[in-house]
Amino acid sequence: MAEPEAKRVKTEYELIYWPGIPGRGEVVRLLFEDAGVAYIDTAKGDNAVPTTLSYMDASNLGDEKNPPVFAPPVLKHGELVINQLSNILLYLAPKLGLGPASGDGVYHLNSIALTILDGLCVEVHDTHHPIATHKYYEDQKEEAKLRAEAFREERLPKYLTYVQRLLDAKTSGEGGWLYGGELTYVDLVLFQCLDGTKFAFPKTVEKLKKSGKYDDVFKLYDAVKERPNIKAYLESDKRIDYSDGIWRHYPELEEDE
Ligand SMILES: N[C@@H](CCC(=O)N[C@@H](CS)C(=O)NCC(=O)O)C(=O)O
Repeated sequence: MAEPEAKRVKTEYELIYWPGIPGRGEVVRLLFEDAGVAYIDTAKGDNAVPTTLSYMDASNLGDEKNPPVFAPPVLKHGELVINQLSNILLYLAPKLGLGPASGDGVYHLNSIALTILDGLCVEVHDTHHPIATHKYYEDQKEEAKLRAEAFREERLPKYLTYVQRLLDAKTSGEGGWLYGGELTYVDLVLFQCLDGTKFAFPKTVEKLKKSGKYDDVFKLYDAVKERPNIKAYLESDKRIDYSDGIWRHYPELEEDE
């Protein structure tokens, strides 16, 4: 892949996201960290919550060039303001040397990213908030139990089987990455989403790992973790601990002992 364009272009990237949770913003951070490209992270500043809320405010109509956004993560780059995580990834990937700028690969990678995000981000969120995002977990505990069981037993294995199929496919090439024989941003998406799912459902993920059916998926996870920039980032205090975000752990939603 070409040298990261961002190393040549001076305009700074700004990530707008909630503080205190890795969340969807973490996927964006991993791209910058892996590429070794500087970025402003409003989650780490003093006004993280007001800044994020200001983008979501009903009175925010965007500006002359940008329509209003619905929810974070938001990326600001020069005059451009965009939201929707997979859209942000699509924009950043060629600039950071983590995906092609044109051709079929752009859309194949986007399909892969969207599918992993559906399964290991959106569906994980829905295990603890199956009825209403704006209501407390405590008000939907019974439904959450049922949803989590379906996720653990049917959906998660189904998504991991798909990721293993991607790795078995010709399009993955050599080297154990998801697509095209070299690391791209979708490998970072997989790493973050599997890491979060492992935090939420440690026993389930361990059991699936031990089944031996997804060995290449877990190998890829380990390989991303060992990439020098990612390793240094994960060991630093820049990496935010999991808490009550998308990937959260409720023992009662896990497998029985
Ligand atoms: N599909 C959107 C989902 C965005 C989203 O749900 N953002 C969360 C934080 S990760 C949020 O703050 N949502 C507020 C809301 O939906 O009201 C994406 O991928 O960016």
